[in-house]
Amino acid sequence: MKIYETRQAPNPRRLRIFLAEKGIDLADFEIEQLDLAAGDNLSETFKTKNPMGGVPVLEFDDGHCLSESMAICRYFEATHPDPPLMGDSAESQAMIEMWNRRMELHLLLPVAMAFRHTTGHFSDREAVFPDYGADRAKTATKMFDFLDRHLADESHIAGDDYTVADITALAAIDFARVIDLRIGDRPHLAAWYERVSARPSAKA
Ligand SMILES: N[C@@H](CCC(=O)N[C@@H](CS)C(=O)NCC(=O)O)C(=O)O
Repeated sequence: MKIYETRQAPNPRRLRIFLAEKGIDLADFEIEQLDLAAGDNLSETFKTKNPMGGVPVLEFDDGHCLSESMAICRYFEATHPDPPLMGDSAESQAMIEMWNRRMELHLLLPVAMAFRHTTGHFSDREAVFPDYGADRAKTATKMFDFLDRHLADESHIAGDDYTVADITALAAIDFARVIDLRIGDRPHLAAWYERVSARPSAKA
């Protein structure tokens, strides 16, 4: 199997952390690094693998491809159920899905939009609206406040256990540093951040 990814980008990092938590060695895959700034992901060849043009992409040995980070993670959750990162009961699966969606929609996406629209990193392929970028950065900051309150009573984003929701939040928070958006003086969020960053998987 082959993974198309980009080392610095947050979605591929979600997948790398997920695999590390599962004990799946990246060395077992062929890896191709794409230079997103150069537009490697916009080529016609890559679009046959993911018509949406994003990384990561998992290519199976017969050539068919799976994209969307969470779809890829779900595949590995099914093939390597231990440790469960997406829940092991109907209720825990639904709760973790809820928290992961919150982290995607209200944290990772605003951070990504703040990056794209304040830096103009992808101005070769999209219109750039700096005011929108600044607004998305504010939204991400509000989410930091929300998470600080939430984590006053919880050890992890979705409850007692480390899950994919922690992975999404960690990838978003680390990527936010690129635009100098930091969690700052929020004690509960900072304690969680220290806990999840100390896991070996965070190096992925
Ligand atoms: N929803 C997709 C998003 C994929 C995505 O947009 N990846 C970014 C990198 S984090 C990308 O490839 N950006 C390049 C571009 O937009 O041209 C996922 O979860 O995998």
